[in-house]
Amino acid sequence: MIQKYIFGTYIETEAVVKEIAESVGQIPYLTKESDHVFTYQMGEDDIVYGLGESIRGMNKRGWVYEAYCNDDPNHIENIRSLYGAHNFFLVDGAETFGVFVDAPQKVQFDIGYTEREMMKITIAEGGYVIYIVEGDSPSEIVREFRSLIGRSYIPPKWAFGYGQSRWGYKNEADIRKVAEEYRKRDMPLDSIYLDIDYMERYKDFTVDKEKFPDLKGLAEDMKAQGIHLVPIIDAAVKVEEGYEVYEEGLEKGYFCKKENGDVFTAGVWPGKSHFPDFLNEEARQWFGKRYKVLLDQGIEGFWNDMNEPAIFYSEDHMREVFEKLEEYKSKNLDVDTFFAMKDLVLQTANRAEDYRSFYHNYKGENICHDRVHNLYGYYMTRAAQEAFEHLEPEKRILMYSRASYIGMHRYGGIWTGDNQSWWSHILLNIHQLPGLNMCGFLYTGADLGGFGSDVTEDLLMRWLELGIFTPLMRNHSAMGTREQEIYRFGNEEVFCNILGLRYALLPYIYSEFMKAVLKEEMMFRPLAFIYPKDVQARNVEDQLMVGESIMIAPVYTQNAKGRYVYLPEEMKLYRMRSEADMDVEVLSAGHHYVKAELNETLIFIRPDHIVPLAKAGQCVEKIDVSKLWLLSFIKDGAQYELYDDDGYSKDYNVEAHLTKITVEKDGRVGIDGAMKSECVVV
Ligand code: MIG
Repeated sequence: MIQKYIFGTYIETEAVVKEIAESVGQIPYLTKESDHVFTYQMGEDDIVYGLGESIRGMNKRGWVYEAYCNDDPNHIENIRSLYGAHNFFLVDGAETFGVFVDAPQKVQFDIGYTEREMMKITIAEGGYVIYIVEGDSPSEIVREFRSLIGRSYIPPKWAFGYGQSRWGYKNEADIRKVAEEYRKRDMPLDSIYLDIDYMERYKDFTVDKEKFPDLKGLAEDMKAQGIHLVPIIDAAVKVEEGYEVYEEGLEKGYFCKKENGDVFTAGVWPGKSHFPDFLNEEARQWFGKRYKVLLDQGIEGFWNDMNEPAIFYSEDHMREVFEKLEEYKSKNLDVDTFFAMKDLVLQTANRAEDYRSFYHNYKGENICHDRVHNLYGYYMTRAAQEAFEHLEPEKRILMYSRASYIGMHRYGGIWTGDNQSWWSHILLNIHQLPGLNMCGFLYTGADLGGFGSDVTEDLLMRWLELGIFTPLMRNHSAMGTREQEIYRFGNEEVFCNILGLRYALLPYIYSEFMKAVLKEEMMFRPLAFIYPKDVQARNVEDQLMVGESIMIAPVYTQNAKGRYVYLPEEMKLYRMRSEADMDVEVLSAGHHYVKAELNETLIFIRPDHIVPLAKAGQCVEKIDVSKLWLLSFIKDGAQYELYDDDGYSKDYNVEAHLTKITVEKDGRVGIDGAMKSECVVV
């Protein structure tokens, strides 16, 4: 059951797709302390799940989070916001209920930070809507919420293949080299990413003719090898005479303006830039249509970046900085003045004052950016996806974004931004997955191997061993860091095997993803969602249920040769060294130390569950499903419904795409449905 409470004059976000009548009277569960503050007294054992892309644990208690899309590459424990604003959480305990604060302005969730057992929600100035979601269990509440916000985005099937990316590939030769290195080792690969260097002076929808003289030809050659090129698109548009996007945007008034009517100017990658007003429907259509330039060159996927929006400096503030510096010049730089000067120069990016200084034309009203900040990346991605629906009505186009708000999950996925090559960020990746799924973000993944800092071979292996389960599986790293393509390291065979396992698992990953989307479920669940009465399972923060059959327990510590794992019930462990090399044991419920060498991925199968493994291929299209090897743990017999489709078109009829695989108690195997694979139990 969902109840909707309206407070004041609010700005429509279009996060919600279901019509719900407004409830009157007092809001349940929460105590309204003032116009913008609500509290909830948490019970000692209550767990709070949700808030999507955020730092710290799966259980969000013990910190304060701010929903305010933020480009901060330091994903450390004392920050409060990341790139997404995902205002849904669920309390599981004495009372179990969900809360969605639908507000595009800043919202703060103090979950036991100020007072250990007090939750305090503070919404910045302006109206807002709160939805209270009830159900019999956390899973039921999530399902209810997801039906409220509408079906999650579905990418093409090739986007479940492995992708190689690096900010630093400069030209066509670099791209060809990556492809060649993978292919000559028979390593699977489905995509190579183009970061900002493919553009001419960082101008959106342009291609640098010197570095990429024939993008179309390159895209074709890559496709012949089963590889898709995926270019980046940045939010801001370069100010440059003669640049069509700039000139047309200016002429039509599609850029955000300041109070005095001047176009807002700020520095980002292209230098001085303007910000398209994605909230203005006409501007949105205009920007969306621009993706055609690249679609026409054979491109079938994009990633939208810098759309919090990230600002390096605003032109207005920069003027103040220089004036101030002029003053400092003649001063005696005592300690205080020196630090003030230093801060002045260092703190020009993403300033609250700048976000308050420009405006959107949203549904005919002039609205200050600050009040709708969290919608910017969402509406940029919406611009693209709505255009794709016209430009490529029959085809799925890959799209994921850095900034997001709930509602954007219908238009694209997200990646979790600029993490680091740190062991703790593998754990952060685990923590984020269930919260993201709760908020509708199913097509998601982290920069595997870590974006910033220098990677090591073992860290990359361990991270990939988690990444083989995430829908988006991309290795991405920053300029200036150690190169981290898997062929840069000595142990090629291990990497090949890890990727091979991903491709062998792909039918299961795709099937579980699609079922989660179509049935509005989570693909990654905390153990407590499946074993709600198990007190120990409720505290596990480093294991996950992946789809209906698997529990994973990734290794995320340096030099470990195994780890402690908690089993809420008896399970069968497949210790996988490759898709075909494994050992198997049944483990009883309880705590175990489980060995996992660097080349071993642990897959735990629940009783009476099945995981089909196909034969890996060099790309998703080449995966061979004519024979399926069934990982299974049979007590009384099991059935698995495998979803599959052509991966390109938009016919998602579940019934037509299901194949039922059964393993009986006596080991007999059956298969019934669209697929006619030979099945063997391993
Ligand atoms: O300010 O395009 O998160 O993935 O490689 C950095 C360069 C801009 C941030 C993205 C990252 C990308 C990088 N971008």
